[in-house]
Amino acid sequence: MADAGMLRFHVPEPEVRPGGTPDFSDVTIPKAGSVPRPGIDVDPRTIRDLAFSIIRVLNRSGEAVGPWAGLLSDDELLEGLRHMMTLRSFDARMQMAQRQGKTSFYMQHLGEEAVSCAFRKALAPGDMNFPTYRQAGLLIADGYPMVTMMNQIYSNEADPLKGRQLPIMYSSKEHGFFSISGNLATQYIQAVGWAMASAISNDSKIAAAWIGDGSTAESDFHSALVFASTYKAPVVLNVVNNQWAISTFQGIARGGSGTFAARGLGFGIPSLRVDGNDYLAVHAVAKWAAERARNNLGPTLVEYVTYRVGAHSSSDDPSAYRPKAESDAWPLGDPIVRLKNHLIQRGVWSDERHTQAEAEILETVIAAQREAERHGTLHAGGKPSARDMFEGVYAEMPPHLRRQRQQAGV
Ligand SMILES: Cc1ncc(C[n+]2csc(CCOP(=O)(O)OP(=O)(O)O)c2C)c(N)n1
Ligand SMILES: [Mg+2]
Repeated sequence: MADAGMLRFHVPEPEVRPGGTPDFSDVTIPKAGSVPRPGIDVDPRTIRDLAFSIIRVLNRSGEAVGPWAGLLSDDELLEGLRHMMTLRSFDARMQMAQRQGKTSFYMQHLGEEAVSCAFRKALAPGDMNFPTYRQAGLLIADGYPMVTMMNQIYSNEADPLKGRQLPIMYSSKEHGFFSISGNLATQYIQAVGWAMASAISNDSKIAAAWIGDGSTAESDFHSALVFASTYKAPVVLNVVNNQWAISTFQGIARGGSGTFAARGLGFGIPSLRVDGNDYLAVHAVAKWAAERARNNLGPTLVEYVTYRVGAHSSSDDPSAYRPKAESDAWPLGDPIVRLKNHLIQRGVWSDERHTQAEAEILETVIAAQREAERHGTLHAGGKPSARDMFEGVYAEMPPHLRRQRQQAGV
């Protein structure tokens, strides 16, 4: 009461700043296998705890334990490992290509590979993702050609989007990857609308919405939840909590809600938190949520707890706002190392095979890069025609665009 009359403005601050010792002691991590697995038709009011816990399958010894384990065969897990390793290798090469001036911009997935790679395997052909820029694993895990991704990154003559999108903003209807919008959170309303349309037309395809922790502060996120909840839209609502927006830590967008998953509770949406660095857990939870959507049980909100190890983008320097070694202190480990250890523990993988696979994957990525570069890079070789700027938006080109095209002489 002593302060009555004197108001104080509150700005949340991260625990540590550059120069400090990384500290994740506030991240409570339950034991692997300890969180129950309810039936998909569960009454959301009875699983509120799941929005505050973390579903984990892989324990510290690399074993898969508990009710969310046992869904994937060794071959499927080996394939998943390969997808994550491919994404990491692809990222490293493309980040380098950006530094070499072959593209203007790149965004990596370092540390978050399990989220998009494992999620893709829970969907069926025809389902549609509405991704952000950090889910290229959806394409890699679905067999989309790396060369085509690189052509897009280079905005070269073979770029399927003809230089009209920012590098890394891919689009593929066939691979269930809706064109990325740079305006964050628009993915949420689009995904919910698409899911509603699918149900209205009695189709069987479901949608997946994607958003980062920071972007949940946008009003689109909240509007999407209203529609998803009211109309029981067949959609999986994914929130990738990698602890950071750009330089803004997750406590800003999260506010006082404790977790991002808790946001769903006010809408009566079943909301789960999952270890985003555990391939098996991500896949199991994604599958649970996808089955709910497919069985007319409505939306599920899933928060993937992970850590953005790399810079936000090729234009960012995280040493300005977080301790350099913070990623080493991240308590959920590295998704590739964890799946690798699990497969070694099962006797189907080894350190030698891993090293060999790394080399093979790098060769494949380099071969794809060579092929893409034959079609040009940002400042060299083939480019999309300037005429393409005017095409592909309107069925019939409006007069002002026709005039501009004439003025441009293309
Ligand atoms: C509507 C909108 N506001 C701001 C931006 C600029 N911006 C691009 S990425 C980003 C941070 C997003 O952080 P988060 O949602 O946590 O996703 P992450 O990059 O961590 O995957 C911001 C602010 C944008 N692209 N769109
Ligand atoms: Mg983030």
